[in-house]
Amino acid sequence: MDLVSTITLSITLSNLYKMKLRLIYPDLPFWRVETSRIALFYGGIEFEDIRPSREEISKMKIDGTFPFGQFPILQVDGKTLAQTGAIARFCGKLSGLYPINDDFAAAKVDEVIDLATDINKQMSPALREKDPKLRMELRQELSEAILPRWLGFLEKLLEDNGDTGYFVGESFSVADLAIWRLCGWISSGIIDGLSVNLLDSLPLLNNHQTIISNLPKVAEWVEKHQKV
Ligand SMILES: N[C@@H](CCC(=O)N[C@@H](CS)C(=O)NCC(=O)O)C(=O)O
Repeated sequence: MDLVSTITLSITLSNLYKMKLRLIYPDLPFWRVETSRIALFYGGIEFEDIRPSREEISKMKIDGTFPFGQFPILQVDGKTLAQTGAIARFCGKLSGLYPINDDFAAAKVDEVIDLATDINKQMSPALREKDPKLRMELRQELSEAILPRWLGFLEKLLEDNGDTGYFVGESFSVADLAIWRLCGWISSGIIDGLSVNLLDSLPLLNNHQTIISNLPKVAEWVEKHQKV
């Protein structure tokens, strides 16, 4: 068999074989899972979008469903994959939203997803604080100092990538989905005490939100599923 026939045959076989994908996270559009949900939807990849209740999550924590006690997880033909970044990369590859022939571009996508994780970590103390007065103080510090600095890093990445509208190169990737959803959450007003105007002074990031929201498949997903 010549090379072209071999490649054609393997593409045909891989199209015939469908992985069974089960993505598990509560019924929330949080960036950690929404990045992968939308990537799969965008790529037309079939998956079970499993949204367990609080009680079901508690049971899953005990029965070992979550290998590190955390979610999201993705089950692939019965095997479990944990960690937001790993899941997003995997789903991105399946969906054509992750660079496969350019190692540097792939690393830049990873960089953005890791930055989303860091920004999320920066926010955690102010989100989790139980004392109401201290919580508001921490959220004020988030609004006035911490987030302007970290969101500024995102603005700079967009600037460095030139006038493409995306975070990496000239095409839409899972990096764009991760930041779009993270920033959508941050500026939604759902987090009491956090300014809703944090993106106003960041024109490229603000514009990026609009670009991603207007992608037809993203808009279709939001229309079907999204709360805040
Ligand atoms: N390193 C993990 C962290 C995931 C994480 O912190 N998930 C939160 C939900 S967003 C969680 O599982 N928290 C434990 C809990 O709520 O009990 C990842 O990157 O996916």
